[in-house]
Amino acid sequence: MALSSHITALRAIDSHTGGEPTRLIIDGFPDLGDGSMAERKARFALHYDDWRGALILEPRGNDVLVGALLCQPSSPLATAGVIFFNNAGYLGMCGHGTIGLVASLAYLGRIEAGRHVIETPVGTVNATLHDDGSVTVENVAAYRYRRQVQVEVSGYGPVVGDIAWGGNWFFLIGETPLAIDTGNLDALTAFSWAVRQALELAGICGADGGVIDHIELFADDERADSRNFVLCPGKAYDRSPCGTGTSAKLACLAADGKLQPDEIWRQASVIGSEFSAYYRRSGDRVTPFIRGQAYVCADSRLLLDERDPFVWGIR
Ligand code: PYC
Repeated sequence: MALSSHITALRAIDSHTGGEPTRLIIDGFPDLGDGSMAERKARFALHYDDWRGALILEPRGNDVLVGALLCQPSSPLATAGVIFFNNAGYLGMCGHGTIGLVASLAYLGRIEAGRHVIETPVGTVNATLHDDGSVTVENVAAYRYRRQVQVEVSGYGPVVGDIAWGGNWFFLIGETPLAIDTGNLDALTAFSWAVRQALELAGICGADGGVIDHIELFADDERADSRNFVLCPGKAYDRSPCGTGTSAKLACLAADGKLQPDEIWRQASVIGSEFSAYYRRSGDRVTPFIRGQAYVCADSRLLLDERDPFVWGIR
């Protein structure tokens, strides 16, 4: 929406899912045309990447924020299409963001409780809005690609982890000498970032050649089955237990025979928020079901003033 010749306004609904924020853009973004969400994501990245900076980077956003562009779905059976993005680029899928999207559409009065089909760049997911406001995401199929891969991490030595797909690529590390708690965030971030760089340096990637851009560390938890620390592509850590990361974890647990179909797995985040999850088999992959709760925290208009030297964000 153009307010004057030099100001453009966008309507944003901000929410957080277990502490991890999602900024849903519902109006004011340039038209990305028709086609699948993957095609529209490619157009977004090619022609409108400046807008990602304007919506996510400082001074309007921050490194933790995940953006979600609401799109008209290509199928008449779908409730919505969505493209997720962050400070570093674009996400295939985002579990906490899908929960935030559904809670935001409920806040707007656009959907009722029940099952909704959502189109994403990596495939269609289903999301069920429950009567209590919580949301279960039936994610894209997840699988473990490689087990116990060793990588030499500068300053830390050899580190072993599994590579799994949960809608994004993850390196999952079961044993680390680092305590997973909020008093240790700098050390967890430095270690995870060093692992990510070591994977790239060693040419270790996902099955499709994709960058393994999420690093996930695990520890025991007093209440949940596990506590994790997830480092996202732009070096911010996930405040939630990470929906796609929990999906990758389910795939590894299933592959190791440590969790049976329909058995509940409670995944806690480093800040203590929780997702409850289970899986069902889908050929040689698993379909993850991730349940969590999001709260809407702002309904605002973002203003882009072309006279502002930082209108496209601080890069
Ligand atoms: O919940 O899937 C997720 C996610 C990915 C990055 C941040 N959150």
